[in-house]
Amino acid sequence: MFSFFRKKSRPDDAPQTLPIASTVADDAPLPDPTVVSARPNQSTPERASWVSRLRDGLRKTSSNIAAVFTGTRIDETLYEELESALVLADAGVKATQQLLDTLRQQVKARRVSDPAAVKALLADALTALLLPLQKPLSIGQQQPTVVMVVGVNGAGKTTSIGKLTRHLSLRGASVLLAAADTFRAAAKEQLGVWADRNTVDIISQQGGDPAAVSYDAVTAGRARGRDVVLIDTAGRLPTQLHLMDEMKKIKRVIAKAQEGAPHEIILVLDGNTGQNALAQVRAFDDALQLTGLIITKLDGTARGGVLAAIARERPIPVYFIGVGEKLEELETFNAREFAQALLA
Ligand SMILES: Nc1nc2c(ncn2[C@@H]2O[C@H](COP(=O)(O)OP(=O)(O)OP(=O)(O)O)[C@@H](O)[C@H]2O)c(=O)[nH]1
Ligand SMILES: [Mg+2]
Repeated sequence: MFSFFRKKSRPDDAPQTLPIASTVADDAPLPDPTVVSARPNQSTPERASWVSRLRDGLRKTSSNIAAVFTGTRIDETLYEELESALVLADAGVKATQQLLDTLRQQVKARRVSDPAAVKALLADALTALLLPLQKPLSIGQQQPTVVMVVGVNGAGKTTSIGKLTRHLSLRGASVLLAAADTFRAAAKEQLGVWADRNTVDIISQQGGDPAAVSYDAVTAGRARGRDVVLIDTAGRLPTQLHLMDEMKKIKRVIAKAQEGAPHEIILVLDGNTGQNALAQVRAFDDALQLTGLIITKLDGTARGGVLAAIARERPIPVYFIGVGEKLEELETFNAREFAQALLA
């Protein structure tokens, strides 16, 4: 689920706070200013193809879990096998335990005797566990909404920014990109390619300091009346303390360019990182107070259970999930849909 607004021109006076509609039909005319709120189960061809890629990506986990329920009896062996399958899927010990406890309780309360019915109960329990992660990225309360994107090297930050730019543009928001990865040689050019594909502006500097580029970009975003400024930062490990400090500095300097900014700090996580993903979430959250996550590469060999671990340990909203390198391969997270893909 997510919400974006479509803004028409409005006077340059005080920023407006926009209500967040939760149910707007796909083809409904948009009031002005408007929050465009996508339904969790949009039936667009793009969404359908994205869901099918997600299912394919999680196939290994789903078939492991499915194998648990092929027997005829609900006994300790079933619970033990399920425990192993969930831990193997990166769900972590605590989330796995929570799911198993709920399941045992439900099986008893509902007097279930068919293993297939247990699987349906597991889908419900997993959906409930993941539900706190399903929260919209809301654009429109500030102008611009400043979004800082962080993460370890190669997680998919720049690619996700490219896809997110398209996503936002399609919903009527104007976007400005900031090339604040001044560390890696070709980073600026890489972001520039995404800017071109989306025909949006990019702010960059020759050499330059990441905090200075970010400051410039927010200032430009304000001057040009952009709805969103997306700031691409260099990859870093939480153990590289000086680089973690640099990131905190970027955040502080952004606040000087616009009070209250950055409004969103999104950690991009490679879905294949396994249990280390949780350590990344904790470290970046402790340093920056994250507002959201994007999980990438759930099209490959990802096991997918890490979302359950995140939900249990550090429930930060998952705004988007990436299932490929193409522009359209980023979609909003829906707990039920994800649980179903993991247990397909
Ligand atoms: N299969 C797949 N590949 C992805 C996805 N997202 C990103 N990638 C690929 O992952 C690689 C790294 O992506 P980048 O966007 O450059 O990652 P980054 O976090 O910006 O990397 P640094 O700036 O070097 O830290 C590229 O080859 C992308 O095409 C995804 O959802 N699925
Ligand atoms: Mg990058």
